[in-house]
Order: sequence, then structure tokens, then C-alpha cells
Amino acid sequence: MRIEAIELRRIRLPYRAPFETSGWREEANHSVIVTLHSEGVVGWGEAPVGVGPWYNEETQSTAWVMMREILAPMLLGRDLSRPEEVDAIFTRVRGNRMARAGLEFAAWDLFGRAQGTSLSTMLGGTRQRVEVGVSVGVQESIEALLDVVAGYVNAGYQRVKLKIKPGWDVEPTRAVRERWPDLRLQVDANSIYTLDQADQLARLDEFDLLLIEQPLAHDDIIDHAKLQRLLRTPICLDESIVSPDHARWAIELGACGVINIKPSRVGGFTAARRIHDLAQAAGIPVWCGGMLETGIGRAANVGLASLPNFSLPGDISANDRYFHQDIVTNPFTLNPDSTLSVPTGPGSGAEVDLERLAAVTTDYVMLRA
Ligand code: OSB
Ligand code: MG
Repeated sequence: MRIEAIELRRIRLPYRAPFETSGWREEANHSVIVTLHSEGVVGWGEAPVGVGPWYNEETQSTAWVMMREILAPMLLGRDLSRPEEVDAIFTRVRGNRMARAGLEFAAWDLFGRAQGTSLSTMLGGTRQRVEVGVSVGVQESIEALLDVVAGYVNAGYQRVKLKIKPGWDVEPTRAVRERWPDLRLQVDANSIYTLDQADQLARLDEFDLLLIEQPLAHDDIIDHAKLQRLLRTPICLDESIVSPDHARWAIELGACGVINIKPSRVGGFTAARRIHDLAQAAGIPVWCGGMLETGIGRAANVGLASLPNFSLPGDISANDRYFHQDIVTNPFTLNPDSTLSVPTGPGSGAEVDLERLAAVTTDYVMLRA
């Protein structure tokens, strides 16, 4: 399929409530939305970057410039025969994986829509439903946290992740565990601790957590391997795993027992599937993380999570957990068994609400071959 034109949109889509991690706060989704055009078909993608470089090095502005000046021109006019070719075309680009992923997703979606095949089928998915949970940000008080968690548990979420940081770790986790003794519970530190705080992290061992996500530095693997030897709870790496090689290194060093795969963090589905496969071969379970995506990125994540080694619930909540009004007309709703149904329509299955998209667009460019 020859890439004839690419549209890029910066958007600002407000969240229902601000989302706070150990290191930053998000008020709205600030992704770059991609539309590829070929032979009368369109493919959609999302680069789920934020305002500042707090999660990784990318921001909405860096992704915008990279996509517009470097990445989109590398695709324009190319006649692709498979979506995997996009990953190969971008291998000489250093970093900027979310910007790359936005375009790579759109290529998968384009091929899926052109061929009438779902993303799940294209990737080798084996599930019709994927288990999901909800990621709960840092709250003002333990009382407020218990109210928020109760809301999600009552809505049917059977797995909860708590954001933690020094001063907001053992006690909130204890409070949630005491109130819901059987809830599948995990925590995420977003790189805020150092190895000399291992004793504090080991105090979380008593709460029967599924995993402790990214306690140490965003680019560390070595100290995580040391920390894992001091904890009973499996460490799950998020930020540190930016490529299949990083996943292999982490597994070889014993730096984690679980991997969170975010296709956007690793440059797209081709890399995400490789990480899935090599983790599976090593007996390491994976789950699909989230970046508070719009319905476009969310549908893509659900497709990916249908692969067999996604054996833990993903951070892929129903659209209404994030937005009053998303930019798609077919939002996911939570099934009673804490799952989302995998789309069966062509491509990601997301149906974009063009009017709503226009209303939240802050910058727009159309690039032609
Ligand atoms: O570390 O998993 C993370 C959101 C933004 C950036 C990083 C993370 C998160 C989440 C939310 O935890 C996951 C989601 O519901 O999309
Ligand atoms: Mg995380």
C-alpha cells in the first residue's frame, strides 16, 4: 500500500479527573493522532505522549516535530507490502519510540482495514476477551483512596493497581488490602525509589501483591536485579523495557519476574510482539500497560492483549474511566467478568468520531507524498 498522505493532530482531551503518579500529574490526554491514507483506506494511530518528559524522554512537542519533520517523510510515498516494514524503516531512528509507534500503529490499522482483518488476528491473538484492571493515582488521603477504589470495585474491576511513592506506599496498600482481602492488587512506583530503600519496598511483601512495578530508575536493569533478590514479590519492569533487547537483558539478569508491555513505549506492535514472544519462551508473564490513551490507542492495546502470554490483567480500563466523551463512537464497556471484548472488525476496530476529534484538536497538519 502506497502511503499517499499523512495527517497529524495534536489533541487535548480532558480526563474525568487528574491522574497523579509518584512524579507528575496529567489533566488531559495530549497525544498526537495519526491518519494514514492509501488507496482510499485510512489507518489511525496514537502516540500517547504527555506534556512533559516525566514518564520517558518524549513529549507532545518532541513527538510532533519528530513525526512531522523526520518520521512521516520516511513513510510518505513508500509502497508497503506489510505493516512490519514500518519497524524496519524506523530502525535507524534513535529513541523517539512513542512518535514511531503512533505511525506504526496506523500502518497496522491501515492494512487491517484494507484486508478486512482485525488487529488481534493479524498479531496472532487467541482470546475473545481480555482481563483488565484499573490504575489508581495518588490520592489526598487514605479515606479518599478507599472511596475511589470502592467505586471501581463496584463497577466490576477485579484487579487494582495503586500508584505509590515514599510516604504513600505501605499504609495505603495496607488499607486497600484490609478492606478487600481477595482483590488482585499491585503497585507502581514509576521509578521513584533507589536501591538503598529496599527495606521499605520489602515491607510491601506482606500484602500478597501480584507485582511491584518499576520501583527503581527509568533506565535501570542492574539495580532491579539486585532488588529482586531482596523481595518476595515479583518486580515488573515498565519504563526500563524499551526494546526486545532490553527485555532479553532484564530476563537474563533476573531483573524482573513480569513485564509490562506498552506497545507505544517500545515503538509499536512489531517490537511489542517480539517482547511477548521472548518473554513467553522464558516463562515470564506479560500484561498490557496503558498511557491513558484515547479510544484509538485503547482499541489497539486490547488487540495486542489478546495474545496468549498476556496472562495478567491489563491497565486497559473502559473508556468512561478516563473521559466523559472520547473521540470514538464505539467505546469499550466493562464485562461483568472484568474483561473487555476484543474487537472483531477490521483493523483496531476503533470508529473515530471526527466531529469530537476536531473539537479537541489544537494543531493540524496534512503531509502529502
Ligand atoms: O506507569 O503505567 C504507568 C499512566 C501514564 C503513564 C504511565 C503509567 C500510567 C498508568 C495508567 O499507570 C494506565 C492506564 O490506565 O492507562
Ligand atoms: Mg507503570
